[in-house]
Amino acid sequence: MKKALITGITGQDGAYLAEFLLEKGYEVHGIKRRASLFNTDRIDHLYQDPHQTDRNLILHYGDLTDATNLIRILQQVQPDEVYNLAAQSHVQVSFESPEYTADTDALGTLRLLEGIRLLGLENKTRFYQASTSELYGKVQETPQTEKTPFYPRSPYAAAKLYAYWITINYREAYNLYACNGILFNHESPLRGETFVTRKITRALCRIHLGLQDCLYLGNLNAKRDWGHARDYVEMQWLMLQQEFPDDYVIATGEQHSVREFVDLCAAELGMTLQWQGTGIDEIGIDPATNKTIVAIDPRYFRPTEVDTLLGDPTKAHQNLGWTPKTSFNTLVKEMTRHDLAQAQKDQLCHQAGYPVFNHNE
Ligand code: NDP
Ligand code: GDR
Repeated sequence: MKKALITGITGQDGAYLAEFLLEKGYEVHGIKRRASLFNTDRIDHLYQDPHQTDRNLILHYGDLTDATNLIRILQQVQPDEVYNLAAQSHVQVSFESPEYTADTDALGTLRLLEGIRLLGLENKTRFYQASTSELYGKVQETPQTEKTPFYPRSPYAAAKLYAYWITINYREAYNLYACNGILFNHESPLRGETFVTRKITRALCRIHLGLQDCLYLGNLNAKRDWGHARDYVEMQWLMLQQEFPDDYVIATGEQHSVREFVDLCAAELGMTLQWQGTGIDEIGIDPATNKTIVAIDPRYFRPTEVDTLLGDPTKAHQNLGWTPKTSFNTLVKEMTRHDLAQAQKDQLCHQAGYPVFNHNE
């Protein structure tokens, strides 16, 4: 039985990847952070009681900022594959916590690689690094391929640039089987609630049911290449199953704006938004009620924005036989339906007199 170690197992990708690897028959180990509340919501359906003896999902407390603890876990698990998914992954938050972001996203990657080397696991352990389309930042060519020059535009992207290169350096210096997946945005019903797609689907569903008044957004014109997380974790695994390690762009090759995402989600709920005004005064009105349900809040503008990203996944298609399965429309539909069901639960609580809170972040 192969053993995999997933950092960031409690995150969106970690949850999908853990499920995928368990189905493949792996013994899956995951690193979770100590928190004051239970933080395993996304993997609770996979959870196994620690008192059970024949577990194939085992969680370890740890943190990417703590090298000794990472080395201890690596030594204990002796993994065949390490998937480094843990990160302070929010671009806007990285402007507020740049040092912590660098410590986790850049040095955390180094700590894991060095741990593998110190323990003499270079010939056993394969390493996947969660690299990102944010590396392209202020884009130098469109669409972006594995050869497109990088131009990071945030502390997050700069930290991930270090992680990208240190992964390649360990591959070249120590012959470690290490790969970068340069993944473009991927979403799902498990997406964190403050990323723009999930923020939109949650808020519009709640507005639709009268639980919230307005959705506040930043740059409506930002364009992204959005895929489904379920499709993308399969690629993370595939990259580690090849004869030689390499780096791959994972994307759909299709681009949409934040505004289009809003429009499609609204349409899924039976609304056709009317956009009025320009710049920070732009609003989206629901003609059925004449209420403003989308407005701009400049707090969501970033000091340096990534305006447009579009990936070219040809290499992954040719070398790994991969194509994304989920279309943009299906993705938006799936997320909207999921969040409508969540909002309906909250509506029931509200009607029964229980307090219901909005997190309008
Ligand atoms: P999430 O934000 O959903 O998950 C991040 C995970 O990292 C969580 O489990 C989080 O723990 C954990 N984590 C954060 N900081 C630390 C730390 N210091 N030590 C240990 N664990 C930590 O991200 P995604 O699942 O969306 O993304 C996975 C990876 O892929 C990330 O590295 C991200 O930067 C990268 N990426 C994501 C893309 C996307 O579109 N989703 C695209 C390209 C790259 P907790 O649950 O406790 O917060
Ligand atoms: P991104 O995702 O920065 O691409 O990083 P996010 O969903 O946060 O932003 C996408 C675009 O939408 C614009 N935007 C808003 N964003 C947020 N979060 N909130 C808003 O209210 C809002 N309004 C407009 C943003 O300005 C941006 O242009 C994600 C993360 O998962 C990273 O970890 C990953 O590396 C990249 O995708 C690829």
